[in-house]
Parts: sequence; structure tokens; C-alpha cells
Amino acid sequence: MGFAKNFVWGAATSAYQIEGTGAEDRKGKNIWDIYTKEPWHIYGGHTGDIACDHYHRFREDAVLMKEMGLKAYRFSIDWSRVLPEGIGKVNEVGIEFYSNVINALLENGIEPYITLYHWELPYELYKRGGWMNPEIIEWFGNYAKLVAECFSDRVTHFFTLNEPQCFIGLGCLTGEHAPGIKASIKDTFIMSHNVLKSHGRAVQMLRQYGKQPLTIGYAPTCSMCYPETDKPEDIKAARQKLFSMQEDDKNWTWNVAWWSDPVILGHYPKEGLQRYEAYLPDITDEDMKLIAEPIDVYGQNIYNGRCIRMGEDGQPQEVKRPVGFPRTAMYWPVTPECLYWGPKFLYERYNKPIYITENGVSCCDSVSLDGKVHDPDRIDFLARYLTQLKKVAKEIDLRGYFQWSLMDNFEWTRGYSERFGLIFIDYQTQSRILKDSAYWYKELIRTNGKNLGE
Ligand code: GCO
Repeated sequence: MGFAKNFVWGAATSAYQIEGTGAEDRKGKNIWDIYTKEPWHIYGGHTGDIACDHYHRFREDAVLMKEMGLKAYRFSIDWSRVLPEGIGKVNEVGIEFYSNVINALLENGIEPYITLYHWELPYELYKRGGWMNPEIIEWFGNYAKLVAECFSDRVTHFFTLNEPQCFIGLGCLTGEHAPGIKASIKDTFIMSHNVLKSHGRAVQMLRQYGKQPLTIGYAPTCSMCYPETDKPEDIKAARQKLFSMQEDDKNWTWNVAWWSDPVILGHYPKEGLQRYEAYLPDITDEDMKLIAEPIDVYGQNIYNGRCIRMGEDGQPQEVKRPVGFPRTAMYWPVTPECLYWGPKFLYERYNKPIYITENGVSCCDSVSLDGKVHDPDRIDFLARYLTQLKKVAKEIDLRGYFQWSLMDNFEWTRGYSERFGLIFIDYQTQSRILKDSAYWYKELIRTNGKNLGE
């Protein structure tokens, strides 16, 4: 036994990374539309103005998903495409676009999974304070209401937020991502509280305006932790490290518990409340009740992890990676163990069905002389990681896995220099080529992972 019979094999993307603006649309601007216009922010001055032109090619892309045997597709709605100012007037052309995407997916037997927010904050709302402004809780709630009213007749799976660790940490603390601000630590805690309350408000609105019973989740990220050995003390150390706060307050957002304990357990982690006391806004019981609006599944974006052992001092210790440790094109470590231990520890703590909402690898892909895209590194990466996932699938309620990414796309500040896709995009011609890994993944889906190691 490995993956459940109805295990959901999918692939994921996000709006700004693949769509292109669709100039004929009356889409508003989101913070990435603005941030990329300052070319020094992005490798090569790349922007998402065209991206993978998914806005015009979504039907072709849905057919490719069917050809790949995908069961599901996780994509995001660009908030500023359906509500150009973030609130108020609806852009019917934008609504129609996503409605057509959903129809194309269903026509091809692909289950749609919508992410409400994959960093596409409407610029007009940013100018009104963005995540600093507590009004955003209702703004986001009303956006969720619109999505429920327009799409929940055909879509029953929703994730509210993608990676708050990133969009607050990189976007607002270190300023490497849009909107590129370097707020005070105190302000980023105000933002994070508003982010989590917005999540809760969106859950309420999806439930209230959903046209049928919905499955609602959340998609945070972070580096996982795995034990150096199977010794109980190393496992204990890895678990403890995974749910502990960051050592450095200047990078405080990179943790699991601060962002997930409130959503699932209804309270912030005690360690964080003590550690960050000086930075915290007022937190009321009512706030915590809203944040903990019950959700049905827990998503986690998992790419890699840190190796942990129990130190002599009884404290978890990170084990330094040896010289020459395997890495990806983006210099991320290759650590398959994180896809066993991460879901295992998360399930133990949160006791919610789990989706791996993102996992994948950037490789130096190109078209070979035979016109194909051979990506043995990605196949090897996936074989290693999914073998680990298959192992944990026997122990926990693991619902699905979304490969990042369906297609090569705009990799934020790295522009188009990184290729994460199962589908190769020729950005000069917008032609699509299924990489070898797409055919490998198709066979893996057909056999439900039987061809993986045990
Ligand atoms: C993220 C985002 C994706 C990235 C992917 C590779 O995790 O940063 O969800 O948009 O493109 O993870 O970095």
C-alpha cells in the first residue's frame, strides 16, 4: 500500500507568474505589476507582462494537462484582475477569463484548486496601507465572497493564502519582493496578524457564499527539519526545531508555528508570544476565534529541509551539510527526507488531512538536438522526494501533491532564469514542450506511484 486510491496528483502555478496582463482586459495593477517596472528589482529586468501568455493560451494548456494525465491543477486568481481597485467595481472580463479557465479544466477532466492569494495584492489597496491596514480583513473577505459567488458552482477546493512567510518576510521585512518595503519588525507583526485575520474572514465568506460544500485549506511554506538518524532523541530534536521560532528576529517570518498554530490550534505558539512580546499588536480572543475559523485540509509548500540532531546540551543542533552536497540549479539543497518527516511532523501537530501544495526543482533545461527536453535531474529529484512521500502516505491522511510547476514561469526576482516546469516554455515563440519529466510524472500518476521505491 502506498498512496491512497483517490490520491490527487496535480501541478501548480500562480497568476502573475504565468498569465501575462492580457492588455485587452481591464485588469488593475497588483504590486508585482508595479514592482517589476523598476528593472533593477528583477533579473534581466524581466516582468510578468507576457509571462507564459496563459491569458490567451489557457485552453491549450488545459489540453496539455490532460495529455500529462494530471488529476488536478492548483492556480491562483489575480485579485486585481477581478477587482481592479481591490474593492468596489468588478471587472467582468476578468471574471469571464477565470470562468473560461475553470470550464477548460473541467472539459479536460482536471479538478480545479483555487488559491485566493498568491501575492497579487491590488496596488490601490497597497496605497491604502495594504496588510498594515486592518480594513484589509474586510477587503479580502469581500474578494473571497466574489470568488465564491462566481466560481464555487464548479470549484469546491480553495486555499486562502500562499506562503505568508514569503509575502510578509520577503515583501515587507527584507524588501526583496514586491512591494519592496523594509518595515519594522513591529509593523510586520501587525501585518501578520491582519494576514491571519484575513485568512479567517475569507474562510467565513467562502463558507457563507459557497454554492456547495467546499474544502478549504491554507498553503504556508518553510524549510522542514529532519533527524540525522532515527534515534528518538534526533527525531525529538528535529520536531522541536521545526516548530521553534527563528534564531534571528530580522528573519522572524521563516517559521511554521507562528503562521499555522493560530489557524489550526487557535493560539499563537507560547515560545513566540514570549519571544516577540515587545513587537506584538493587541491580540483579542475574538481575533483568535476568527483566525481559527475551521478549515478542512492543511497545505504546505515543501522544497527542502535542515538536518537536525540532539546536541550534547539537550538542544537541537543543525548538522552542517558536507562539501558537495547535492543542490538544484537555484542552489537549493536536495533533501528528499523532508518530504517524509515534514508531513509526518505537521500531521502529528495539526491532525488535518495534508496536501503538499508545492514541491519541485529548478533545472538548467533546454531543447536538445532531438527537439526534446531531457531533464534527468528533475526525474531523479522527483523519484527521491516522492519515494519519501509514499512512505509517509502509509502513516498519515495525505490527500494530494501539486508539482511546482506545471510550466516554466516567472520566478519572481529571478525572472525567467529559473525553470521549474514539467512543460518547457520557449519564451520567444510561447511554444510548449512536455519535458521528459512530464512523461515520467504521467506514468507515475497512471500507476499511482507503484513504480517508486518502497
Ligand atoms: C514560492 C512560490 C512559488 C515559487 C516556487 C519556486 O514558493 O515562492 O509559491 O511561486 O515560484 O516556490 O520558488
